[in-house]
Amino acid sequence: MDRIDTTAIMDELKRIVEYIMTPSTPVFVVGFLIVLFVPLLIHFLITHTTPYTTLSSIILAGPSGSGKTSLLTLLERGDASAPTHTSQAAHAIELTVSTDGGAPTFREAARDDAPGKHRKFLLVDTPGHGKLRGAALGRLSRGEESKAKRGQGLKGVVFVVDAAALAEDARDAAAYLYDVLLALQRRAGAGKSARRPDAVPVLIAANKNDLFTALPAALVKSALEAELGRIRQSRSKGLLDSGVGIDDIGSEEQDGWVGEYGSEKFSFAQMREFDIDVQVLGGSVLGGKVDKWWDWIAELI
Ligand SMILES: Nc1nc2c(ncn2[C@@H]2O[C@H](COP(=O)(O)OP(=O)(O)OP(=O)(O)O)[C@@H](O)[C@H]2O)c(=O)[nH]1
Ligand SMILES: [Mg+2]
Repeated sequence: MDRIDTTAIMDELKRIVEYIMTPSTPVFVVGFLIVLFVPLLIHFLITHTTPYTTLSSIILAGPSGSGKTSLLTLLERGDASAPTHTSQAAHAIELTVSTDGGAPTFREAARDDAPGKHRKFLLVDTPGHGKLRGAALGRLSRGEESKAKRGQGLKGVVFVVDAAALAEDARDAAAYLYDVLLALQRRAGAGKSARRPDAVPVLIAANKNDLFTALPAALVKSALEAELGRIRQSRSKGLLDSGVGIDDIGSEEQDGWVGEYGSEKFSFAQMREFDIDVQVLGGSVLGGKVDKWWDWIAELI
């Protein structure tokens, strides 16, 4: 019974193969249609999943009260006098930059009838509270795969700090910045073998320089560098104290180290090794002096 079945099936198969192999009009037509439409189908599938209009995104991060939401409001509405509340969730807005220098300031660029060519991008405000920082950090480490999914490419990180508060205590700001740099460093390392995700530069926006207690940008830079060095040292201290030499420390330990491994002092220049450019620029949201930051963003879009 079984044997008859298999021979019948074999016969049928043979018939089909013979039919396909014998030149005939229907076979030619079907073959021609396949050759014509399969590439078209693949083309549409690919263009559908990666739209040409991918919006670039810039993430605002930084400790609570540094002025991220104020900055977003200023760029969106042209004034930042409205009171802000501590943010609890990430919030994105769409902004426009001019790509040919037609609108040199953000105020002009924000107008729809501004001269010159335009480009849209997303500005993402994130909460700075210690317990909600995952919202920003998650976006930094999720790289390529989410980019295809959400149709957005991360172009840069604006890390807003309160330059007046930094004079007294840089620890909290530096701890957050350490996590941001570590996430970006891992992101750069993750793509080493295959396609590297685009390098993501960091702008440290030293805000509130309208206050007389605010540190100038150069001092903000050195204060943060010193504090980051201290954090790096103390985070690896557990192992160093246990008598393991710096050369014996495994890759797991190296994984949590930001910047040049084993170096004593931290400097932002060490991030270049990972293609991460870090700049510190002063400004003031309340004073309306954010053009330097705006130019930094516009360059990336
Ligand atoms: N003097 C001065 N105050 C500012 C400046 N920018 C923002 N502020 C004030 O700083 C306070 C906090 O600003 P927010 O924008 O809410 O801070 P945030 O970074 O969004 O804080 P979280 O949402 O908690 O992470 C507000 O009272 C602002 O008015 C500035 O340039 N100068
Ligand atoms: Mg906020």
